[in-house]
Amino acid sequence: MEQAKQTEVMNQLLVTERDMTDFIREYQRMMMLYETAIQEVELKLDIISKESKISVNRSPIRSVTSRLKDPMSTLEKLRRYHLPMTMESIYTDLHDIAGVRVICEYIVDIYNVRDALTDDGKYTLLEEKDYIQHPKKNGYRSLHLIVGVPVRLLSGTETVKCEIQLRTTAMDSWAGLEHNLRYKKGLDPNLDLDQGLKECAEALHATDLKMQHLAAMLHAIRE
Ligand code: 0O2
Repeated sequence: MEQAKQTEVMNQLLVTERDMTDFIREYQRMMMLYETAIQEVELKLDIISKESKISVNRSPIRSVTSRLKDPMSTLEKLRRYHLPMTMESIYTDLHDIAGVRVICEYIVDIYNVRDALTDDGKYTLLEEKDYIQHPKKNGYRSLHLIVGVPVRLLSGTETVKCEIQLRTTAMDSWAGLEHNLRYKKGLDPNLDLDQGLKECAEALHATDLKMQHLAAMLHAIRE
């Protein structure tokens, strides 16, 4: 290859490599931001739990799990919503790259934890979807919050979105089983599971309400 052509190819390769390096750095930075937002929310939930144990002898939170959306489902979601495949679009248009799931003892705990998370104004409540007051058609129940979490970096503070799903143990077990059934391969497509799943969701909700009632009764007796 003549010298000029060789130099051109080399330059092209360098540009591609630089682009690739920039992209990877940007992606790592984005993930670091979301990961820090999750840690921040988890810390706040831990404080809510510990403080409640001290003040009322009981934590409203049974467990907390979290996840970063994996790159393939992120791409799939951008594609599904016909969004541009850019970091900018991930930041702006997607709300569930950072996800935290909070399992509460009783329905009333869900709303108390929501208030404790948002009352001090540190997180901006960007969106709230109440699938407990307004369950989905299939019976799905949960309280979904999208909050803006301030993340402090060396370069300043950035606000990062985090999706927080709050549910009772009963709601969570239903959602887990429904999710598995929905994605089960080889099921007869004509098999209609909706009615059965809805009935299970309603039965679990009735149990949640009854347990909550019993707990309130016991609490009143003890007081
Ligand atoms: P993953 O892995 O759990 O995150 P979208 O986020 O665009 O798909 P939408 O309407 O903006 O949908 O969000 P929505 O309905 O507030 O919440 C979506 C998430 O809630 C889902 O995330 C599930 O975690 C949960 N969810 C919502 N509806 C159902 C349901 O009917 N059954 C179950 N099991 N979970 C549900 P992903 O992205 O599906 O997956």
